Amino acid sequence: MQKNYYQPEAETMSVEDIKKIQNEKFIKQFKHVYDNVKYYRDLLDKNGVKFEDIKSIDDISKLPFLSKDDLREAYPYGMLATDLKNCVRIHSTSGTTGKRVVAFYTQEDIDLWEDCCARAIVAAGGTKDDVVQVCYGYGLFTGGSGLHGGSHKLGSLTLPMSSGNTKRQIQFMMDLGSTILCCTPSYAAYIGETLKEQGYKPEDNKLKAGIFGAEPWTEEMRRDIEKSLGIKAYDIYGLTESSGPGVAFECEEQSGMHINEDHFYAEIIDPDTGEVLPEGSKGELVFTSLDKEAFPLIRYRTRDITVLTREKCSCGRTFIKMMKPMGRSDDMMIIRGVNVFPSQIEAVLLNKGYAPNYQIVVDRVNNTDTFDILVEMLPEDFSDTPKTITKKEKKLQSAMKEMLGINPAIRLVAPKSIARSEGKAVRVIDKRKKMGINI
Ligand code: DLL
Repeated sequence: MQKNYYQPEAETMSVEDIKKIQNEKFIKQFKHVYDNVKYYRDLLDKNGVKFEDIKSIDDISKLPFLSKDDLREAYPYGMLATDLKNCVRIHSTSGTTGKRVVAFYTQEDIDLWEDCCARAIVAAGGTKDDVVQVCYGYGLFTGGSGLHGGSHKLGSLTLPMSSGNTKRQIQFMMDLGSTILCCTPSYAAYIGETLKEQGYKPEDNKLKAGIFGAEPWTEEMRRDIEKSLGIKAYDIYGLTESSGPGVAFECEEQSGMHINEDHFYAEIIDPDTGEVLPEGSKGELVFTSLDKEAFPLIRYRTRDITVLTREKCSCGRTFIKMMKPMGRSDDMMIIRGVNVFPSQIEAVLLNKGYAPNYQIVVDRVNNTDTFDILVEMLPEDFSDTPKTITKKEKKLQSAMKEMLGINPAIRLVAPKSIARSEGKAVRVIDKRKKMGINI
């Protein structure tokens, strides 16, 4: 099979060359940050690190981590590494609590970011002949502009839909023959559900691939979306602080995302001790940008939990792969002392034939955690007797117990009663947080 890459020299270079380029770029990037960001110089002083201590990328573990708290403290301009006059764009995180984090871009930063997104589209089988429907949100969120820019670079026909108005999304998808869909996986599932309700079969649309990210999603969810839309579904990862989508992307193997290592250096650390873990270990992903002008970040803690592997990939790309993040370390719930990730719950539900419409509600009553999972019953089960429904709830409960080690209360609720997401889905309502309980 003919292999396609957007930038083959970069995407298939030898591992030795990757390491060489990373080292050269890192030294420059570190100097750029040191020379231009006072906040960073102060942080090094506080940690007793001198500029001369860092001679190569092998010294990186001597450097302190940066966290979202640092970015909030430095808000808005404290981490800016170039004159504001050189910047052409601002994006911001979707955080609802505390100060938002704002990221700045020069034209060169935008160019490199769009290249990363173009690589992702090509890896998903995209060419200049495709019609790319972008229904990630546009605006401060990076999803819309990122994939839009990548699609333009590639020369594809770009449909800048933004999120929402699902009926119009479907009308344009059918009338204009969209071939690649870009949105969050939860919105893709909703589009699939709506297409079915409108009487369309998966083969009625022209879509061939979807590029879905911005939130955790399981392999079970992938299969569900692939079936309902009749496509191949590819994962894409990124965060506002590191430009946006396109830090890593999936190829035809669909087994983890290649990190654009010529622009980002990745480490996995133990989230409790900060110790760097060897390849193959599960831990928190830490990124260092290698060629950012406006908003470079050295050893930025993403809070995302994943595994890195440099196993040979059949697509021919040599960049290291990150496995699907299983959630953020701060998304992990501790319920009755047990660690629970929403992704585990989603996997059980989809394996048992339910749709990905669920909500997790955690509370504390009389000093004990309560743990409810609301799951929409399938439309064909809606007329079941209360006895049959209770039986189904019990069956699901025991499957959850097997996966999680604790017993949730399962509540099968009416079809369509859980709000659908057009962007990032809100899966967890943890009422303990509002009560100020430290969990
Ligand atoms: O979500 C950027 C993005 C847009 C990525 C479109 C992919 C597609 P933020 O809003 O800053 O940026 O959120 C970043 O979202 O730290 C992860 O926790 C989560 N995330 C992003 N992509 C994935 C993914 C965008 N593929 C945060 N799988 C990150 C799991 C993801 N989680």
